[in-house]
Amino acid sequence: MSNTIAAVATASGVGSIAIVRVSGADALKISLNLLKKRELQNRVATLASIYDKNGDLIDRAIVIYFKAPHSFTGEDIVEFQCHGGFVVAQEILDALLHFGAVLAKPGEFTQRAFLNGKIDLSEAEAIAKLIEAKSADGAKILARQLKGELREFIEKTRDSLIGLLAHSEVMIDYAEEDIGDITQNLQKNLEKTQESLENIVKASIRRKGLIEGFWLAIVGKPNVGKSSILNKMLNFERAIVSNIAGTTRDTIEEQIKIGSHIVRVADTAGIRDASDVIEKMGVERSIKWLEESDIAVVVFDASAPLESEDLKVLELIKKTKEIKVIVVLNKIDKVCKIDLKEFEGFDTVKISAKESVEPLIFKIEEILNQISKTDELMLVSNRQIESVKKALLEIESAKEPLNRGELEFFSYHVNLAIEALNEITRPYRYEELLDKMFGEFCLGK
Ligand SMILES: Nc1nc2c(ncn2[C@@H]2O[C@H](COP(=O)(O)OP(=O)(O)O)[C@@H](O)[C@H]2O)c(=O)[nH]1
Ligand SMILES: [Mg+2]
Repeated sequence: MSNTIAAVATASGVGSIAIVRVSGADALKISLNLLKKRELQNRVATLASIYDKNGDLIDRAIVIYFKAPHSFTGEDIVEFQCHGGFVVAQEILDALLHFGAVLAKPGEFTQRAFLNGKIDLSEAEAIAKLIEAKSADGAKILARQLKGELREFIEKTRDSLIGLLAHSEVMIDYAEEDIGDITQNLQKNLEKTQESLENIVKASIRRKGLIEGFWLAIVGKPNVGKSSILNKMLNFERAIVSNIAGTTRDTIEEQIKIGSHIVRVADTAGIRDASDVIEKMGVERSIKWLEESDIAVVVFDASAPLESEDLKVLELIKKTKEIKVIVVLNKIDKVCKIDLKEFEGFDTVKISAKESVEPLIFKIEEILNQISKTDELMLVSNRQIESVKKALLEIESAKEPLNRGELEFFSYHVNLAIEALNEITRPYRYEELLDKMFGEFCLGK
């Protein structure tokens, strides 16, 4: 039998109300001590006087009792909706602990909800992320996941894999000549599953920024105006601007809001063959940033012909397939000397960072809106993405044996794929996973 836990569920600080929750078999009994009452009606909001552990009145508040199993955790819960600020909620918590509750660990309420079968792991994760979501669009995606859409998708995929296993077992009873057709059919269905899983991974990586905020890197060779662009985007002189190549040697990172999106912008060291050790490290960081960002703003000086360093930058961005690239032709206040042919096929924006970066901001917003507009289902954590990738590897490994009619190997790999998918919603071995995942929750959730 697990103990009864309590915590303040709302953020601390001055606010109009705060919520204290207590969950467990003794939740009601413990809470009644604070109310000096004999009972609480199930699911009725009751205005009550609240007393601290010494029996002194500390607040008049709304108290609601949720009788098990119809509560968030599936256990008896009592919720105190008291006045906010730094004192009252803490006093209520103190009293609850005094009368026998123990302080909840971070995420312990949600963990109990999972263990009692009220939610699956994908829903628990949606709760954790929803609290930290960086955009309204991200919150909407999570709300859908909370409703169980991802669970449904995973269950559907798993069912079709189980269907394939069942079919392959039947094949043993068939005559040689019929097996070819069945194999082909299985192969087709396996590929369909593979494709839908690949699509969800791609969409999830592309749209991760909706939940965590997008990463944007400003890259280019030295002196093209990267730091000037960052400063203009921020509206203050954050980075040092000079005509000395190699001025920015470290990455400068700032967070800004573009439209309804949170974007982390990094001004990077100019990419060139640096001789200085520190600058060299800076250049390596720039390349890493470029590879890991969602959007790369790649800057060229339009007032000068392309140089070998520019070509090196172009080379780099042609290699980065997953990243949205915006080519910025800067310094258009001067005479244009750059060959535009090199940029065919790229989204291109012409600006003068001396004057305005509005066209660039506009372009970024357009791209971010595009990413958020689509209605695709997505995986919301690296854990989920890794599980689907693992399933995809197993599906790939199942193809060959199927072709060769080695059904045992086929079903071995399909089973592993199913197991990997299970990890998203209902893992078999989950204790370690739970501690890690719920440990990242905030207190009181
Ligand atoms: N004429 C003109 N000069 C610019 C423009 N943007 C930047 N510069 C100048 O180009 C030089 C290098 O700028 P900076 O922002 O430090 O480039 P970074 O090395 O890419 O970060 C500085 O002297 C800037 O004043 C622009 O749009 N027009
Ligand atoms: Mg710079």
